[in-house]
Amino acid sequence: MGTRFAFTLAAVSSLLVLSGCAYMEDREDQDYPVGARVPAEFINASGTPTGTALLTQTEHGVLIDVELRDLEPGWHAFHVHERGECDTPDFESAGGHYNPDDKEHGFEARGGYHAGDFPNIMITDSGAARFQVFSKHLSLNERDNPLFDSDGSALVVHSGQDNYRSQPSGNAGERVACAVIGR
Ligand SMILES: [Cu+2]
Repeated sequence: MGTRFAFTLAAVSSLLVLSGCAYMEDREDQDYPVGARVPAEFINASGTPTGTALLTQTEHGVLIDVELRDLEPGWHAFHVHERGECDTPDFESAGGHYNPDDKEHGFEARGGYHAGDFPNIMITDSGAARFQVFSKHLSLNERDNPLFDSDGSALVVHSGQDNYRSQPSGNAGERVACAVIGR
């Protein structure tokens, strides 16, 4: 009885030690630990700088702080797209929405939504916008839905607003600004 109890105790404590180590290795392996920040610079269709973003890795996901200027006033769709390439003038090089979980597009779609989907943003009459968005579906690290997968990712502003329903991208119109994440 006493032996058996001691054995169990030893087994349990070695398990605790093992999982403790794995946890620490996980943390140390992260390229972008909690608090790490990565910049992104927006350009418009003619390649002119038109804003900046700062992405911060948090305990629960990624916080994105955005500053835009010289854009058409009104509502605009804002997404993370799947490739870190912003080739002017149409930014088609950025590919579709960032969607590692193979979902449908849109907050109002039954099978939705893409990890790269965000609510529409408002550009004021001055042509500027300043906002922050947060997503628990994004990470800067390589292990869980990385924004830095082999081909990177980009932030994209569209000419129109996202209707949160149409496939594959909410009927949001052309791409008017694009920022490669991490460059
Ligand atoms: Cu988009």
